[in-house]
Amino acid sequence: MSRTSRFHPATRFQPYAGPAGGWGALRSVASAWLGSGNALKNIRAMLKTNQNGGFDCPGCAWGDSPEAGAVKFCENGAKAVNWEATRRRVDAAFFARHSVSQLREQSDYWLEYQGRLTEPVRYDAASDRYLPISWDDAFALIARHLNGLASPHQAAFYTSGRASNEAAYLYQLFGRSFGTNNFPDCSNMCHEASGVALTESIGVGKGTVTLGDFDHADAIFVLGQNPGTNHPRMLEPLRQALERGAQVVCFNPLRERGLERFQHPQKPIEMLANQDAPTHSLYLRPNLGGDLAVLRGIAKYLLQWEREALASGGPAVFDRDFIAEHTHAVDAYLEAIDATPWARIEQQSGLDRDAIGQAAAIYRDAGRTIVCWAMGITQHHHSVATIQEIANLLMLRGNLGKPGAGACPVRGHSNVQGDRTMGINERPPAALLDALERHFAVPMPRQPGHNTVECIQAMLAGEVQVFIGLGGNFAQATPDSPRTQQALRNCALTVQISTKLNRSHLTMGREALILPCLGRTDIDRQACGPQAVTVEDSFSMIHASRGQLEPLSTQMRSEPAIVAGIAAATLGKRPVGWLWLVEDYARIRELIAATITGFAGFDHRLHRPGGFYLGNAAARREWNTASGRAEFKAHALPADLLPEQARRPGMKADLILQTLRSHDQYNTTLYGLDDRYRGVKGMREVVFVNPADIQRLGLEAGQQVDLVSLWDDGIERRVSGFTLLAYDTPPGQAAAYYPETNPLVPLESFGARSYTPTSKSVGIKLEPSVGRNNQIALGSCS
Ligand SMILES: Nc1nc2c(c(=O)[nH]1)N[C@H]1C(S)=C(S)[C@@H](COP(=O)(O)OP(=O)(O)OC[C@H]3O[C@@H](n4cnc5c(=O)[nH]c(N)nc54)[C@H](O)[C@@H]3O)O[C@H]1N2
Ligand SMILES: Nc1nc2c(c(=O)[nH]1)N[C@H]1C(S)=C(S)[C@@H](COP(=O)(O)OP(=O)(O)OC[C@H]3O[C@@H](n4cnc5c(=O)[nH]c(N)nc54)[C@H](O)[C@@H]3O)O[C@H]1N2
Ligand SMILES: [Mo]
Repeated sequence: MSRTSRFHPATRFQPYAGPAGGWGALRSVASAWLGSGNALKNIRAMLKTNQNGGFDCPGCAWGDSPEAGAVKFCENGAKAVNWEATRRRVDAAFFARHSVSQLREQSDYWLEYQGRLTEPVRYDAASDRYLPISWDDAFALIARHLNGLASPHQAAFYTSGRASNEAAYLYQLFGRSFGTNNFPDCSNMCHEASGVALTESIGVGKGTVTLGDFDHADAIFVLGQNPGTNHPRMLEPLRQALERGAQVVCFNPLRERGLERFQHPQKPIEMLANQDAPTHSLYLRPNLGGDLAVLRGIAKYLLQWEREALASGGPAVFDRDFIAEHTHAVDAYLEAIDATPWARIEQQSGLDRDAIGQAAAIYRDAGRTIVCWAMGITQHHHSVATIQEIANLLMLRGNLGKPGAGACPVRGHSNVQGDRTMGINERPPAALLDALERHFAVPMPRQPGHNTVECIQAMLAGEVQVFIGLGGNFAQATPDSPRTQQALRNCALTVQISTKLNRSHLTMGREALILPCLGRTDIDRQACGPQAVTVEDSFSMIHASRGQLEPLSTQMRSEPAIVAGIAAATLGKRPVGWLWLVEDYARIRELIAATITGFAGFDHRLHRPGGFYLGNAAARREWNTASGRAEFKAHALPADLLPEQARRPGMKADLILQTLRSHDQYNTTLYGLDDRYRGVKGMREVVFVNPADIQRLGLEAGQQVDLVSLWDDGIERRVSGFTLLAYDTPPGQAAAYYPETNPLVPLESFGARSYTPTSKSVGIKLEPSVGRNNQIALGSCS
């Protein structure tokens, strides 16, 4: 069977006219229920999503209101739950039927669709198959490899952001007790720039707002984010804000449906009356990577108006008291504003100064403003500078540490923020290591470890030999796919702790294990009874999650139990009795309470309805920065939006490409092949390009093209046979889906100081695909 033949319905592309949400969302939820093969059970389970006593949605990291009873899941949360809670199983019989070479021929969609991994398996090279292995033998094999390494730094411990706090805490304690800080994680590819930027600017690497702040904001700015697909529960607060007279300003090169109009699929009256409401008051469409210039333009207006106010004695535009009392280095920042000419701002942002002036006026007139952002801001070369410019703007008007105002990096994976809090960090703060050393009386490694990019480089160089993945799909989610996959193959041992089959299981080291784990929805029984785990959302709320469904197999183990099993086999009881700990997760929470700031009385506080707020020093106007104040950071605009390697003479890019998510996917997990709000049905190998660019390049909509990325290192990076779609994107700016386009993102193309692959900024050329020039009949979304 070919990789695509079974799941390739007729291709189609028609504009989508409806609002986000609405009947389309309901239909999609119903089909996810039916498709799970577990409809009735899953409907009952869904009603427990994000409820007290239920489980945390394995979808995004948006927060939940604490009130009981309300429905707290969205279309894409329902898809995530049904995808996990399927009846289909990938067991020994499945692996006996399919060799690894055969499985490699299948699409990513097909692989995950086969069902839940239900028993531990080990790769057997002779038969090219995964064969069953006992848990004890699997743990012993890992221990043998780890203990045979010349240095603990030859091991890397990857984490994806679904791991619970309990699992993540044990994992980092194990890795560090073993001797390394090699903790690459999905956050390195995601909100790393937010952490780096905010830590320097305001002393905490997290957002400063809570969900309740959205009820008090006069303006909400949304930059580089597509909440209609990726954080659907955010649309309701946006709409409510508009209804009470607040302003919502969106910055996005694409006209994303969810940022335009929304119909609440859980409000029957609204659905029956077919009412929907806008989700923005102003929508600006900058170039990819143009946000720093836009924000600088806003700052330029504010400075001009503040000077006029000073001259005329009119009301202040800046929060002068806040600046004087709480901030550092404003003068250098104001100089940087003056030094940035309007012509550069307009050229780099793609917006004229009047359009930027409209956003600036809204910001000036709002007493309280929240700024939200996601991957459109964090996955560029200069993301740290852009996020520090957001912080600068917030500081100019005292929008930190007051209700209804603040910074809101909207996180991705449901517990990615918690995993960092628990110490999944390749550059851990000294205070964490000190606390662990004090409590466990063993030395902790002080040498910084590898982030995701460095880990791939180290595997390519043969320096990392054992790779363990606690969730995720390292082979597909990372940049430069062929090189990353080579990196995994270079390892002596790769271990994937997973719920579903994916390409990382088929891109293995010389030895390989797949260890099947319980997911969020599964009941987790340990020696002392059913266990709850905990997670932290984007708003620093910690709450419990209790699985509701009977696991598909008694052979699956919880993530904490798997980590403890590996640790006990490798380290014995050093520095804790690992197996004893996982008999009752309250024992793990006691260790967290003793060693992680803010978790005193953890197990007890957990039982409050809705969980508890971890607190945020910047939200209290306490600044844990070098100067002890919130710091203005003065950055120049980048010389060019593409770095030198991508714009050498003779190598000029046709377009800048962003790689993004469709409506039917969760990162590398594909629930289907449609992208409803962008009008795409049944296809993913497409590239969205402005019609004027298509004409300029002498191409035609519907044609098959190759995308070739430009990077001056002699490696050819190409993906072939993509359908060219004429789409309403600003000239010069293209878009295509991740992970199909990850082979185009060079490993060395990462953000300054964040090391985040520049997934939203890839210089490309388009070439007609050889031998594939048959035109596809399409509608048009331009
Ligand atoms: N259903 C679903 N939910 C998810 C996920 C999922 O895959 N599916 N993934 C989860 C994860 S891990 C994450 S990190 C989040 C991701 O959430 P998002 O950040 O919303 O995800 P992307 O699809 O990458 O969308 C990026 C958006 O930014 C815009 N953009 C791109 N470049 C720029 C730019 O330079 N400037 C501006 N202003 N806009 C730009 C794009 O047009 C697009 O609308 O969602 C989380 N939630
Ligand atoms: N080009 C490009 N690349 C990107 C991005 C982009 O926008 N463009 N986005 C980046 C971002 S923001 C992120 S966060 C990363 C995501 O990177 P990852 O987190 O590594 O990838 P996922 O696709 O979320 O991982 C899916 C796999 O996780 C496993 N899984 C699911 N649930 C569980 C669970 O509960 N426990 C365990 N142990 N395993 C589970 C399943 O086996 C599934 O196949 O990708 C990054 N890569
Ligand atoms: Mo993410």
